[in-house]
Amino acid sequence: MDAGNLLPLAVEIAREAGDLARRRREDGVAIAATKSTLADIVTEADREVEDLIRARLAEARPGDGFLGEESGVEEGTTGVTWVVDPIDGTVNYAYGIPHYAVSIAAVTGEVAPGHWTAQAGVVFSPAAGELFRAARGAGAWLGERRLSVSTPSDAGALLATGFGYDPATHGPDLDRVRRVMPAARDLRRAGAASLDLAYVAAGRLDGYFERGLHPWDHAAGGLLVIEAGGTLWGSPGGAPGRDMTIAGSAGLVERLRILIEG
Ligand code: LIP
Repeated sequence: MDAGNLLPLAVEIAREAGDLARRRREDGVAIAATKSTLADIVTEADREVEDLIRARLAEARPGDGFLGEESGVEEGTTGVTWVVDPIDGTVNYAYGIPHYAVSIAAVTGEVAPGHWTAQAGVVFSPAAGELFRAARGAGAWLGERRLSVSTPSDAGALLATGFGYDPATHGPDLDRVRRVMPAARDLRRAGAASLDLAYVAAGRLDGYFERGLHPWDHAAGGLLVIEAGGTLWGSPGGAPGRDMTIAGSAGLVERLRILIEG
């Protein structure tokens, strides 16, 4: 598998998809439906952007598999599966907060975190005009700058986290924040997991932790962290999962794991 062949395609499609999302935001955003809870929304743009990404990938690589947040899974025949969040940070996007991203990853093997091999990943922030990219074994990049995770200063780690759409989970999530704060200098809650992970890869955050992520939230951003020399841990099974995702330098991830597990 030549990961390098997959990355340029992911970059090209992410840019086109991101430009569509940005234009639709300027036109005004319509909520299409709610999903798991009233707070878990999907916009017409989410669906339109995912349709565009799916069509471009099918044109370029017929036979690849697809797993998208809005349209679900389609098994492929090539061994490559694309894992896509068309607009990560949907609530930000719906409110007009310019912090959302198109997240596209290509994986091989079983389409499950901890079992797949991420080959290429792109996280594109249209509002910031920043495209984070990585191919397996070729580093993580923002433009021509090679990315590297940071090591927390003596002041503590700048951490990011997020909260799910189910209000019943907010209490335990806040208890977890309380357990983690002894390791932190401060905490950010920006609302897009893929960008939180990209910022860890870029050293803009020291670490990130969140419960309840889906594969499409972390597939691309997780590869960025690994290719930037970072560590990605999660539960169940040590890989990013619904129970927990933690990212950062190896030492920080271990410290956060211990604090989170209590
Ligand atoms: C979002 C994540 C964010 C999390 C939100 C939501 P979406 O994904 O990126 O980190 O805190 O609850 O899951 O729904 O915008 O694609």
